[in-house]
Amino acid sequence: SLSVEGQTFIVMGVANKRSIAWGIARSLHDAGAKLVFTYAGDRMEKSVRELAESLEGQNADYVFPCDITNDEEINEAFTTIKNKVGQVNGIAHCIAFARKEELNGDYISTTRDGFLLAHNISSYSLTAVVKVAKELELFTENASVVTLTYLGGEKVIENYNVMGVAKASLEASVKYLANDMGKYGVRVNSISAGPIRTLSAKGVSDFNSILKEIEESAPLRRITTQEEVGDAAVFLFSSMARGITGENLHVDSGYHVKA
Ligand code: 0WD
Repeated sequence: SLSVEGQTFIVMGVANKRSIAWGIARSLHDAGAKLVFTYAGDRMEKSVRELAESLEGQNADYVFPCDITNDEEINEAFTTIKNKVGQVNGIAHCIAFARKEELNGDYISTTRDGFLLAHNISSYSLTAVVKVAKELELFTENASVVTLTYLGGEKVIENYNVMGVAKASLEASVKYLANDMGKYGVRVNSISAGPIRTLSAKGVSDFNSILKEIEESAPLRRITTQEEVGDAAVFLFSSMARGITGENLHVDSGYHVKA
Protein backbone atom coordinates (compact mmCIF):
# COMPACT_ATOMS: atom_id res chain seq x y z
CA SER A 1 0.00 0.00 0.00
CA LEU A 2 0.95 3.67 -0.09
CA SER A 3 1.30 3.64 3.65
CA VAL A 4 4.59 4.59 5.23
CA GLU A 5 2.85 4.76 8.60
CA GLY A 6 5.15 3.93 11.49
CA GLN A 7 8.18 3.77 9.20
CA THR A 8 11.34 5.81 9.80
CA PHE A 9 13.01 8.12 7.26
CA ILE A 10 16.12 10.28 7.37
CA VAL A 11 15.61 13.66 5.71
CA MET A 12 18.89 15.38 4.78
CA GLY A 13 19.00 18.99 3.56
CA VAL A 14 16.33 20.98 5.39
CA ALA A 15 17.62 24.57 5.49
CA ASN A 16 14.32 26.39 6.11
CA LYS A 17 10.58 26.02 5.55
CA ARG A 18 10.98 26.60 1.83
CA SER A 19 13.40 23.70 1.38
CA ILE A 20 12.19 20.87 -0.83
CA ALA A 21 13.44 18.58 1.96
CA TRP A 22 10.85 20.20 4.22
CA GLY A 23 8.13 19.44 1.67
CA ILE A 24 9.21 15.80 1.72
CA ALA A 25 9.32 15.83 5.53
CA ARG A 26 5.76 17.18 5.75
CA SER A 27 4.37 14.68 3.27
CA LEU A 28 6.05 11.80 5.11
CA HIS A 29 4.83 13.17 8.45
CA ASP A 30 1.27 13.52 7.16
CA ALA A 31 1.46 9.90 6.05
CA GLY A 32 2.36 8.85 9.59
CA ALA A 33 6.11 8.38 9.23
CA LYS A 34 8.69 9.03 11.93
CA LEU A 35 11.46 11.39 10.84
CA VAL A 36 15.11 11.94 11.55
CA PHE A 37 16.70 15.17 10.31
CA THR A 38 20.33 15.89 9.51
CA TYR A 39 21.77 19.34 8.90
CA ALA A 40 25.09 20.84 7.83
CA GLY A 41 26.87 23.18 10.23
CA ASP A 42 25.79 24.85 13.48
CA ARG A 43 24.19 27.69 11.50
CA MET A 44 21.34 25.38 10.49
CA GLU A 45 20.72 23.59 13.79
CA LYS A 46 18.26 26.05 15.31
CA SER A 47 15.94 26.33 12.32
CA VAL A 48 15.90 22.56 11.72
CA ARG A 49 15.10 21.91 15.41
CA GLU A 50 12.30 24.49 15.34
CA LEU A 51 10.84 22.92 12.21
CA ALA A 52 11.07 19.43 13.71
CA GLU A 53 9.27 20.68 16.84
CA SER A 54 6.44 22.05 14.70
CA LEU A 55 5.47 18.52 13.60
CA GLU A 56 2.95 17.04 15.99
CA GLY A 57 4.12 13.81 17.56
CA GLN A 58 7.59 14.07 16.00
CA ASN A 59 10.51 13.54 18.38
CA ALA A 60 12.35 16.87 18.07
CA ASP A 61 15.54 15.29 19.44
CA TYR A 62 15.96 13.35 16.22
CA VAL A 63 18.06 16.13 14.69
CA PHE A 64 21.74 15.42 14.05
CA PRO A 65 24.67 17.24 12.44
CA CYS A 66 25.94 15.72 9.19
CA ASP A 67 28.16 17.64 6.79
CA ILE A 68 28.16 15.28 3.83
CA THR A 69 31.62 16.38 2.67
CA ASN A 70 33.02 14.58 5.72
CA ASP A 71 32.91 10.75 5.72
CA GLU A 72 33.66 10.64 9.45
CA GLU A 73 30.69 12.90 10.17
CA ILE A 74 28.34 10.77 8.04
CA ASN A 75 29.58 7.73 9.93
CA GLU A 76 29.01 9.39 13.30
CA ALA A 77 25.55 10.67 12.37
CA PHE A 78 24.37 7.32 11.02
CA THR A 79 25.88 5.39 13.96
CA THR A 80 24.03 7.69 16.38
CA ILE A 81 20.82 7.30 14.39
CA LYS A 82 21.11 3.51 14.37
CA ASN A 83 21.71 3.44 18.13
CA LYS A 84 19.02 5.94 19.11
CA VAL A 85 16.34 5.37 16.50
CA GLY A 86 17.13 2.00 14.91
CA GLN A 87 17.13 0.99 11.25
CA VAL A 88 15.50 3.26 8.68
CA ASN A 89 13.10 2.57 5.81
CA GLY A 90 14.51 5.32 3.67
CA ILE A 91 16.73 8.34 3.18
CA ALA A 92 15.78 11.56 1.37
CA HIS A 93 18.97 13.20 0.06
CA CYS A 94 18.15 16.85 -0.75
CA ILE A 95 21.58 18.42 -0.88
CA ALA A 96 23.42 20.44 -3.49
CA PHE A 97 25.87 23.32 -3.70
CA ALA A 98 27.80 25.31 -6.28
CA ARG A 99 29.49 28.69 -6.01
CA LYS A 100 27.20 31.53 -7.00
CA GLU A 101 29.89 32.94 -9.35
CA GLU A 102 29.67 29.73 -11.36
CA LEU A 103 25.88 29.82 -11.77
CA ASN A 104 25.85 32.44 -14.51
CA GLY A 105 27.46 33.21 -17.82
CA ASP A 106 29.27 30.51 -19.76
CA TYR A 107 29.81 27.01 -18.37
CA ILE A 108 33.31 27.04 -19.84
CA SER A 109 34.52 29.49 -17.19
CA THR A 110 34.00 26.92 -14.41
CA THR A 111 37.17 26.52 -12.32
CA ARG A 112 38.65 23.16 -11.33
CA ASP A 113 37.95 24.01 -7.72
CA GLY A 114 34.35 25.02 -8.34
CA PHE A 115 33.78 21.93 -10.45
CA LEU A 116 35.10 19.59 -7.75
CA LEU A 117 33.19 21.39 -5.00
CA ALA A 118 29.88 21.15 -6.87
CA HIS A 119 30.45 17.46 -7.64
CA ASN A 120 31.59 16.66 -4.11
CA ILE A 121 28.54 18.14 -2.38
CA SER A 122 25.90 17.60 -5.06
CA SER A 123 26.84 14.21 -6.48
CA TYR A 124 29.42 12.19 -4.53
CA SER A 125 27.50 12.85 -1.30
CA LEU A 126 24.73 10.48 -2.44
CA THR A 127 27.20 7.67 -2.98
CA ALA A 128 28.88 8.42 0.36
CA VAL A 129 25.54 8.35 2.18
CA VAL A 130 24.39 5.05 0.61
CA LYS A 131 27.82 3.49 1.19
CA VAL A 132 27.89 4.36 4.90
CA ALA A 133 24.25 3.35 5.43
CA LYS A 134 24.99 -0.01 3.80
CA GLU A 135 28.17 -0.55 5.84
CA LEU A 136 26.36 0.22 9.11
CA GLU A 137 23.38 -1.97 8.15
CA LEU A 138 21.16 1.05 8.63
CA PHE A 139 18.60 0.04 5.99
CA THR A 140 15.60 -2.15 6.74
CA GLU A 141 14.58 -4.72 4.16
CA ASN A 142 12.85 -2.97 1.21
CA ALA A 143 14.27 0.41 2.19
CA SER A 144 14.75 3.07 -0.47
CA VAL A 145 16.66 6.23 -1.21
CA VAL A 146 15.33 9.31 -3.00
CA THR A 147 17.51 12.17 -4.25
CA LEU A 148 16.64 15.41 -6.01
CA THR A 149 17.79 16.45 -9.42
CA TYR A 150 16.90 18.98 -12.09
CA LEU A 151 16.35 19.04 -15.86
CA GLY A 152 19.65 20.92 -16.19
CA GLY A 153 21.33 17.52 -15.74
CA GLU A 154 19.75 16.30 -19.00
CA LYS A 155 19.66 19.43 -21.15
CA VAL A 156 21.54 22.71 -21.27
CA ILE A 157 19.71 25.28 -19.15
CA GLU A 158 21.18 28.78 -19.16
CA ASN A 159 23.14 29.67 -16.01
CA TYR A 160 22.75 26.23 -14.40
CA ASN A 161 26.22 25.36 -15.73
CA VAL A 162 28.40 23.29 -13.37
CA MET A 163 25.34 22.28 -11.34
CA GLY A 164 23.88 20.70 -14.48
CA VAL A 165 27.06 18.69 -14.97
CA ALA A 166 26.94 17.64 -11.30
CA LYS A 167 23.28 16.62 -11.67
CA ALA A 168 24.17 14.48 -14.71
CA SER A 169 26.73 12.75 -12.49
CA LEU A 170 24.16 12.40 -9.70
CA GLU A 171 21.62 10.86 -12.11
CA ALA A 172 24.21 8.36 -13.37
CA SER A 173 25.08 7.55 -9.73
CA VAL A 174 21.41 6.75 -9.08
CA LYS A 175 21.57 4.08 -11.79
CA TYR A 176 24.82 2.53 -10.56
CA LEU A 177 23.72 2.65 -6.92
CA ALA A 178 20.36 1.10 -7.85
CA ASN A 179 22.27 -1.75 -9.49
CA ASP A 180 24.56 -2.23 -6.46
CA MET A 181 21.82 -2.03 -3.84
CA GLY A 182 19.11 -4.01 -5.63
CA LYS A 183 20.56 -7.29 -4.42
CA TYR A 184 19.92 -6.15 -0.85
CA GLY A 185 16.35 -5.14 -1.68
CA VAL A 186 17.18 -1.43 -1.47
CA ARG A 187 15.83 0.88 -4.23
CA VAL A 188 17.47 4.13 -5.35
CA ASN A 189 15.53 6.76 -7.34
CA SER A 190 15.57 10.46 -8.11
CA ILE A 191 12.91 13.09 -8.50
CA SER A 192 13.59 15.73 -11.13
CA ALA A 193 11.77 18.70 -9.62
CA GLY A 194 10.63 21.73 -11.52
CA PRO A 195 12.17 25.02 -10.41
CA ILE A 196 11.03 26.07 -6.92
CA ARG A 197 11.98 29.29 -5.14
CA THR A 198 14.27 28.15 -2.29
CA LEU A 199 17.49 29.37 -0.69
CA SER A 200 19.58 27.36 -3.18
CA ALA A 201 17.55 28.64 -6.15
CA LYS A 202 18.61 32.19 -5.15
CA GLY A 203 22.08 31.30 -6.42
CA VAL A 204 20.87 30.69 -9.97
CA SER A 205 20.94 33.82 -12.15
CA ASP A 206 17.69 34.92 -13.76
CA PHE A 207 15.61 32.37 -11.84
CA ASN A 208 12.48 34.50 -12.33
CA SER A 209 12.51 34.05 -16.08
CA ILE A 210 12.85 30.28 -15.60
CA LEU A 211 9.69 30.33 -13.43
CA LYS A 212 7.87 32.51 -15.96
CA GLU A 213 8.71 30.08 -18.77
CA ILE A 214 7.22 27.19 -16.73
CA GLU A 215 4.00 29.09 -16.05
CA GLU A 216 3.64 29.89 -19.74
CA SER A 217 4.65 26.68 -21.38
CA ALA A 218 4.75 23.65 -19.05
CA PRO A 219 1.86 21.27 -19.83
CA LEU A 220 0.24 22.00 -16.45
CA ARG A 221 0.98 25.78 -16.77
CA ARG A 222 1.99 26.17 -13.12
CA ILE A 223 5.02 26.17 -10.87
CA THR A 224 5.94 22.93 -9.09
CA THR A 225 5.38 23.03 -5.32
CA GLN A 226 7.28 21.47 -2.42
CA GLU A 227 4.07 19.54 -1.63
CA GLU A 228 3.98 17.96 -5.09
CA VAL A 229 7.57 16.80 -4.73
CA GLY A 230 6.89 15.61 -1.16
CA ASP A 231 3.91 13.50 -2.22
CA ALA A 232 5.87 11.95 -5.09
CA ALA A 233 8.64 11.08 -2.65
CA VAL A 234 6.12 9.32 -0.37
CA PHE A 235 5.03 7.26 -3.39
CA LEU A 236 8.63 6.32 -4.25
CA PHE A 237 9.31 5.36 -0.61
CA SER A 238 6.12 3.31 -0.37
CA SER A 239 5.65 -0.31 -1.39
CA MET A 240 3.43 0.92 -4.25
CA ALA A 241 6.75 1.75 -5.95
CA ARG A 242 8.36 -1.59 -5.04
CA GLY A 243 9.11 -2.36 -8.70
CA ILE A 244 10.80 0.99 -9.37
CA THR A 245 14.54 1.55 -9.01
CA GLY A 246 17.17 3.50 -10.92
CA GLU A 247 14.35 5.77 -12.10
CA ASN A 248 14.23 9.54 -12.51
CA LEU A 249 10.66 10.70 -11.89
CA HIS A 250 9.89 14.17 -13.26
CA VAL A 251 7.69 16.23 -10.95
CA ASP A 252 7.81 19.40 -12.99
CA SER A 253 4.32 20.16 -14.38
CA GLY A 254 5.44 18.14 -17.40
CA TYR A 255 7.98 20.72 -18.56
CA HIS A 256 10.53 18.04 -19.51
CA VAL A 257 8.44 17.02 -22.54
CA LYS A 258 8.88 20.45 -24.13
CA ALA A 259 11.58 21.06 -26.72
O1 0WD B 1 14.39 24.81 -8.06
C1 0WD B 1 14.85 24.17 -7.13
N1 0WD B 1 14.94 24.70 -5.93
C2 0WD B 1 15.30 22.76 -7.38
C3 0WD B 1 16.12 22.14 -6.48
C4 0WD B 1 14.86 22.10 -8.63
C5 0WD B 1 15.32 20.75 -8.76
C6 0WD B 1 16.15 20.18 -7.84
N2 0WD B 1 16.54 20.87 -6.71
C7 0WD B 1 17.42 20.19 -5.77
C8 0WD B 1 18.66 20.93 -5.37
O2 0WD B 1 19.65 20.88 -6.37
C9 0WD B 1 19.06 20.13 -4.15
O3 0WD B 1 19.66 18.92 -4.54
O4 0WD B 1 16.75 19.96 -4.56
C10 0WD B 1 17.70 19.81 -3.52
C11 0WD B 1 17.30 20.68 -2.35
O5 0WD B 1 17.45 22.04 -2.71
P1 0WD B 1 16.49 23.23 -2.26
O6 0WD B 1 15.41 22.73 -1.41
O7 0WD B 1 16.16 23.99 -3.47
O8 0WD B 1 17.49 24.19 -1.46
P2 0WD B 1 17.81 24.52 0.09
O9 0WD B 1 16.58 24.76 0.85
O10 0WD B 1 18.82 25.63 0.04
O11 0WD B 1 18.50 23.20 0.61
C12 0WD B 1 19.74 22.71 0.13
C13 0WD B 1 20.58 22.36 1.33
C14 0WD B 1 21.51 23.39 1.92
O12 0WD B 1 21.05 24.56 2.17
P3 0WD B 1 22.12 25.82 2.04
O13 0WD B 1 21.20 26.91 1.69
O14 0WD B 1 22.78 25.93 3.36
O15 0WD B 1 23.12 25.53 0.92
O16 0WD B 1 21.59 21.43 1.08
C15 0WD B 1 22.31 21.34 2.30
C16 0WD B 1 22.02 22.58 3.07
O17 0WD B 1 21.12 22.35 4.10
N3 0WD B 1 23.75 21.30 2.16
C17 0WD B 1 24.48 20.41 2.82
N4 0WD B 1 24.12 19.42 3.67
C18 0WD B 1 25.10 18.71 4.22
N5 0WD B 1 26.39 18.91 3.96
C19 0WD B 1 25.80 20.70 2.51
C20 0WD B 1 26.79 19.89 3.12
N6 0WD B 1 28.11 20.06 2.89
N7 0WD B 1 25.84 21.75 1.64
C21 0WD B 1 24.57 22.10 1.43
